[in-house]
Amino acid sequence: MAERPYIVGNWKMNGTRAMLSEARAIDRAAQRYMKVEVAVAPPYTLIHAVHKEAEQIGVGAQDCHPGAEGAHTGDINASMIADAGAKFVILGHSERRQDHSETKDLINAKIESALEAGLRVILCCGEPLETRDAGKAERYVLDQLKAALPLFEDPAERLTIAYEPIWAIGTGRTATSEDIAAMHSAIRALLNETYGEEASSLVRILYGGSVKPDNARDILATPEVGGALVGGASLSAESFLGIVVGAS
Ligand code: G2H
Repeated sequence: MAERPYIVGNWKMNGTRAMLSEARAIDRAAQRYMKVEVAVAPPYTLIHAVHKEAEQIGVGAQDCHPGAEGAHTGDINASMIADAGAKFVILGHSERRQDHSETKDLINAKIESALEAGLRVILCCGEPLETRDAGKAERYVLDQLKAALPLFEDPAERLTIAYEPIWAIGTGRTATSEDIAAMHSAIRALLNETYGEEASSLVRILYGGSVKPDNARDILATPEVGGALVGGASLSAESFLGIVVGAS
């Protein structure tokens, strides 16, 4: 595991103000696990409120529009989420790629706008089941990353990768330690090639996909796993903190 593992809760389209008590509980408990970097990405509507509760944990967003302010009804851009207190944004999540037909060009435009707004980026990648079954998972994931990595001039400061095999998201099915280790090491080799070993070594590669308190310790002990991006299990302080404990 990386020197300081990074555990990020992705609340997805969940949470009303009632969730603020969970955020507060996560924040207060995180103060006892300073060796773990803990963060949550609530929906837009809660970013500012969670930011105001957060003394220890980081707060981020799950997406942003790539443009400047203007006539885009219903959209929120990177400088708006930074103004609300977000320090990072999750981009390229498979649910955005699928549900909103996000292309690599759109994701790259979002990355550029996020970097310009001073945000860190958690860049997601991951293959569908048929690609894995066809033996093409590694090529698919590396191609996703090759399309976006050149945008990061200072990867150590700004970039985290999250590998999330689509077939393991919210399904209760996790990849084996061997699957995870093989993909993370292929991603690390690409980072080394792109940025050099020194800069690459500071970029954490998270695993995401049905991470729970009872599998977190094993997943986080897998070589090249620098933390976890957690969906369903981040919605209660108890289960999310169970994962933080597994990382400590
Ligand atoms: C993968 C993950 C968080 P879950 O999407 O991004 O969600 O832990 O529910 O599989």
